[in-house]
Amino acid sequence: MKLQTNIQSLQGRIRVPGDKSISHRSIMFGSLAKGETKVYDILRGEDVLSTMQVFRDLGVTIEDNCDVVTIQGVGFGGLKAPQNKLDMGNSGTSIRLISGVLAGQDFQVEMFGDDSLSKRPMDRVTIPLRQMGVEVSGQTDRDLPPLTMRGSKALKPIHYQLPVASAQVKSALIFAALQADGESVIIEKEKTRNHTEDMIKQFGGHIAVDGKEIRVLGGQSFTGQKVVVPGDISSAAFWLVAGLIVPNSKIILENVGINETRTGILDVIKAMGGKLELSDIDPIAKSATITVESSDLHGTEIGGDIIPRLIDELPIIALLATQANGRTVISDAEELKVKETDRIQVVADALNAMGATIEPTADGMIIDGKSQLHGANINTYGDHRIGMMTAIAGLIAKKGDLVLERAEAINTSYPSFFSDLEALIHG
Ligand code: SPQ
Repeated sequence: MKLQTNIQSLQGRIRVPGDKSISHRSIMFGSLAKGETKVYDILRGEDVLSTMQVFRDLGVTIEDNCDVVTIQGVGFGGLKAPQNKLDMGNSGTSIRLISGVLAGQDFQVEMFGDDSLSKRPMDRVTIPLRQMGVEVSGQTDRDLPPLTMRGSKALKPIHYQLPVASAQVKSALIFAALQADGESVIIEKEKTRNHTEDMIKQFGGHIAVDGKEIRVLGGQSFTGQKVVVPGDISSAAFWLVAGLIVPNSKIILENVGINETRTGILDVIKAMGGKLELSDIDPIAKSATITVESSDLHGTEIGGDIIPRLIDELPIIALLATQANGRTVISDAEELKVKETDRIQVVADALNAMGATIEPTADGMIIDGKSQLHGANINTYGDHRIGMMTAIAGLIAKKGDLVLERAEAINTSYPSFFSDLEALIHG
């Protein structure tokens, strides 16, 4: 696909699609609750559609009339053995969280995914789930998918210190702990996104969180709810950066989720001197309108406990850094290597091919700013965030064609990305 280059200005007001992490979890909690759940503004990206199909395969009735998704919840006890292998597509969130859900189910399943998912390590969830009494096996010593798993109705509670900062591992263990016999204690390495914890409370359950320590009692039941999904800050991030680096731009993003475990990118933009303003802040919905304008930026250091608060935004933050004055150093981000691609190497390769100066390191990148970008042939390798980052980089490429291979990967999390881009180009 040929992308737009050398754009003179971006102007306008858009609403990005619903938050992917919250959308997945709304299907899961809606299915595991008793009674009806209605989900508004859900993301209809391929990852969430995978989660929806898996719960249908597990016997849950889920209807989508394009306005609202209605789920007839069956409770933890109502899931049925699937007739087929469970297809998790490209979605790490689906396979890891659903492993936790199925840990307490006394039937065998096989879970598989696409090429990219088949390279991602599942041992981070299989190791603790085995300790709880689950039988599970995968490929190689890292338990790559496909996974074959048989849960247990007699799950043991767990006391587990996470070796990685991962909301997916934490959430998988919370789902398993909700079905165990007694209290589990899960201790995070760093605080990560807390949508699972928030949703337990929203669906009428209990969870005790004290800093990085989480206590969950097994045997809880949930009641169906109305869920309104805010816009995804990880999708908004592409327009935040576009508005800052394309000259003569002003972009207004409505209804963006601002849960504090996700807003690291806003802190980085402020630290780099970007013009950014929050308005219409809704503390209950945890959402706001965010306005950005073209800005003079300076390099910064990004590392430590901010990393889980912006992990998915690091590819687009790397692009931002190529346009700042001075050097930006990203560290403590080795988790980037086990995403849809090795996002340290793939980001550095893509942007360097376009004229940037990025040195990949063991746990991040060193980025020299004020690079003049140009067109190139870039492959997403099936990674949606690499595709969107490249499309935004193209907007400031001064010469040459920019061609993106496997651009369809963007449908994973943002099917309307290119129509939103057109709207901003035409003001
Ligand atoms: O679902 P998937 O494929 O893992 O998606 C990604 C993404 O870029 O959209 C990561 F590749 O987001 C993860 C995120 O990195 C979504 C997520 C969640 O919803 O719990 C948590 C993070 O992953 P992790 O491994 O840090 O727990």
